[in-house]
Formats: sequence, C-alpha cells, structure tokens
Amino acid sequence: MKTLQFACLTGAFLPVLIGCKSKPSEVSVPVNVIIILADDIGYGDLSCNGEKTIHTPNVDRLASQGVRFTDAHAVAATSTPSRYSLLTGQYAWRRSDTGIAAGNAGMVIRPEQTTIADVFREAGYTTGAVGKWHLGLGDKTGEQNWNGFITPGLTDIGFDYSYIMAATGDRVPCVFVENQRIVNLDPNDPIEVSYDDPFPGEPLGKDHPEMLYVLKPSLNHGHDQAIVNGISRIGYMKGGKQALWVDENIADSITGKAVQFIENHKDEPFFLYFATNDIHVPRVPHPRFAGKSGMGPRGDAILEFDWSVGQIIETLERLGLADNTLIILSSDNGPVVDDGYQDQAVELLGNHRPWGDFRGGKYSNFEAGTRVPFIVNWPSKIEPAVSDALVSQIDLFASLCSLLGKDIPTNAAPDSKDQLNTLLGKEKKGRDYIIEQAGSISISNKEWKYIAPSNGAAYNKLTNTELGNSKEPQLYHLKSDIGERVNVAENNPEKVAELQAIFELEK
Ligand code: NG6
Ligand code: CA
Repeated sequence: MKTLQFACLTGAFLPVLIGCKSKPSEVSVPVNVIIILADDIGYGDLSCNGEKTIHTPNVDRLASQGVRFTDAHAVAATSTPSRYSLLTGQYAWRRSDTGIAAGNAGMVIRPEQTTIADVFREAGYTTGAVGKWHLGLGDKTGEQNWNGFITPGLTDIGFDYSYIMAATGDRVPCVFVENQRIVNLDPNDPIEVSYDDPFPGEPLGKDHPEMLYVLKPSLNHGHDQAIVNGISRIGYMKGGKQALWVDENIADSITGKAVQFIENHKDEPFFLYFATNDIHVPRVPHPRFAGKSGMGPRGDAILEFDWSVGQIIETLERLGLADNTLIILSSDNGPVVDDGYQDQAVELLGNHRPWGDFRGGKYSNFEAGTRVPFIVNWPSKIEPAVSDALVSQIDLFASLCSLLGKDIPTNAAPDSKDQLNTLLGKEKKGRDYIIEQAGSISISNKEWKYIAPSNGAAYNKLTNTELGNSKEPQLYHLKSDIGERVNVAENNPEKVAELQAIFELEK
C-alpha cells in the first residue's frame, strides 16, 4: 500500500491514482491507449456531430460514452504537418520540410527526435503504428532500400511494431510495409520508386485512360502517373507486383493488423496509433460497403471507417480490455469532396455537409480546415459529456505524458501543453488559444480568430475550397460569426495586435 500511496501522492501513475479511489484491485494495470486517426473526415462526416445524412453508429457509441468535443483542432489542414505535430508535440511550421510528403520522402520525424510513442515505450508499453504513415521513411528522399530493410524507420521513433502505407493511397509505392520491410515482396521482382522520372515501358495513366478501369483522375488534378489496380497515382513505380495492395481490401488489411496487435498485447500495456486510409482518395471501399451510403464511394468510405472503429471496440470488449483502454478518435484535417478522382463525390453529396457549420475544408485557413471530430472514450473513467473546450492535437503529447505520470522528456514536444483534465472531461476550460497552419497561420482564442496575411490563392479551383488566404489581415468574431463571413480586422486593430502578439511570442 505504501507504494500505492506514494504513486497516488506524486501522481506518478495517474491511472493508479484514479484506480485508488474506486477499484483497488485494478490498481496495477496501466491504461492502454489507442489513437484512431481518420484521414480527411470532416466535422460533419460523423453523425454524432449532428448531420442527418450519414449514420456512423460505432463512432457515435464512442462519443455517447465519452467526451465529444465541438471545438477541437488538428494542427494543420493537411496530413504530413498535422501528423508531425500530433506525434512530436512540435508545430510543423517550425520546420520548412514538413509539407505534404512524397511517397519516397525520407523520414520527416528524425530518429533523434522524441515522439509520443517513445514516451510510451520508455514507460514499458508495447507500441504500434498501423495504417497511413505519410511521414517519410529511410534517411534521405529517394534513397530508401525498398527491397530490403528500410532504415531508419518507425522503430527508431518509438514504434515496436509497424504495418503501414508509406504515404497515401494516391501515392506510390502502393504496398504495405511491415516492420520496415515491404510485405509479400518477390525478390525476383524488385520494386523501384521514383518521383522524378517514369520507368521506360511502364504505362502511365495520362497516356492510357483505357487502363483506368477502377477510377479515373479528375481533370487537372494530376494523379495520372503509375497505374496500380486500374487507378493512376502520383509518382512512378515498377515491379513488386505481388506486393501491391488491393485497394478495396486496405481497410480490412489494416484493421485486421490493428486487431491482431491488440490481441497480441492484451496482457501488457500497449499504445496503438491506428491511422486509417479512409476516407482519403482514391476511395475504393470494400464491396460490402459499396452503395450503402447513397453518396457514392466517399460516403461508403465513411461507413467503412465506422466499421473499422467498430472492430476495435469489439476486440477490446471481447478481450475484456474496454474499461481499461483510452481511445482518442480524430481526423488529420478537414474534409474535401473532389480530391482528385472521378468518384462522384460532388454529384452524390446531396444535403450532406462534410464541413458542418464551418467554412472552408481541407487545405483551408477557415475553420473547416482544422476543426475536426474529436472524441475521448474511456468507459470506466470518463463521464459522458459534450465539451466545447478549445483543444488541439498539439497537446496530445503532453497530456499523454501526464496520463503516464511522466515529465515531458528534455527537448521534446516544445509546443505541447498538458490538457489531460480537459480531455477527460474534468475541466471545461481548454486552451487559451490555438495556432493552426494551412496556406497561412491563424490564431484563435475561441472568441476571435486571426488569419495572417499571405500571398496564397484565395480559392482552390480543383477541390472547390475557399482557402482563406488574403493579402489583408483577417479577423473573425467566431462567437457571433462561426461561418467566418465578416472580416472585422479593420475595426478591431487592438484584437488583431493581440492575436498577432501571441504568434510573435510563440515563434
Ligand atoms: C494533394 C493531392 C491530393 C492529396 C493531398 C494529400 C493533387 C492535385 N492533390 O497534393 O489528392 O493527395 O495532396 O492529402 O496532387 S493529405 O490528406 O494526405 O494531406
Ligand atoms: Ca488527410
């Protein structure tokens, strides 16, 4: 008991502290943590957030039994900087090389950096990353040994186990990489990857539209290079035929690996970063979801995402782990409808509003760029609630350190703040302000939002997105104008200055 009291007093093991109050028998079991990170799912894409056009029962269950946040943000409006910030607790804008990564990019998070996975590993957890990666592999861009052991890799930044797609579904190489080796690679059919030059003799989507029997790219979106499974992609690849993923099976493959990881580690504490491919393009859900949403592949992929979430919940319940597992569910950036393929997402959208009440979408400085679904679920410890607290994925690092009763390691996560009590629904306050990154930088204190001037385009014609870039400073009174319709910067210079000063101090 002495040890326990000590732990409770020092807060060295928060799960223990909570356990001390209620069920002493559970005291020695540290909590498992699963981050489920969707790709491009917007605030309005989940029925728990209010849209009546889609039904996501598994996510809704997590939400109704946990804390559902209405003002939660990814750090950036695209994948690589968003994920970088989440995993390292450092704003991606502090580095110039954290933009959307190519499929042959070198590791964006460098081995000498400390990730949240490192912290879990250090705390005695088994750690895993399953699904979309998009943060580079190997030391240098274009120099990976795709046919052997790809190093450095995820084990060098805290993950004991990994089963990943190197980048995105629309970027080569279209293969799974398990523990830093391509899965099912036939040594007699080595794989080659390039983002510079096509491989002679390999057909390209732009020259062979007749070979694109699954999906054709949207006009002017690119995505017309290597052809894999009747879909043209970004980048060139050759060989590795046996290792190619099957698009309609991606959700099954990665969900299966996530479930297996949980099963394999049911008797020890684990941390799982489960990053789905849904609902990024190309959207090719399994036939059992095809046609089920009435919205075409985009809606069907949302149902597939919900199914994946259901598989995780079922596994935890089956193994008796549900009560002792903290799940955080969110998305890497806001929604986009046409992101590069002719999948009828625009035509079949109907009344569905992927962005909810917010302006913009993926790529945008406006709210829908980063205001994402965010649910924290821990059945035995969390009182169900809806929280309007301002929260950001940047704080997961420090908050999870706090959960483990650990200090943030020296030199790690400089931008992350401990918001554990807010995440667990015990406090309503949240952050004083957040900093978000799209074409520009914006700073919001919940009531007001400032978007710094930038030279970027105001509109993305390809995706039909209002990007929120302007050469003029923009200020929106979110409290009365959640749709960011009226720029009140000119009439409120002191507010502009106040929010600008926050950024000046931070950078
Ligand atoms: C863009 C791609 C888009 C998508 C995005 C990355 C074009 C025209 N568009 O550059 O299709 O792949 O990158 O998405 O190439 S993210 O969610 O991974 O950031
Ligand atoms: Ca994304």
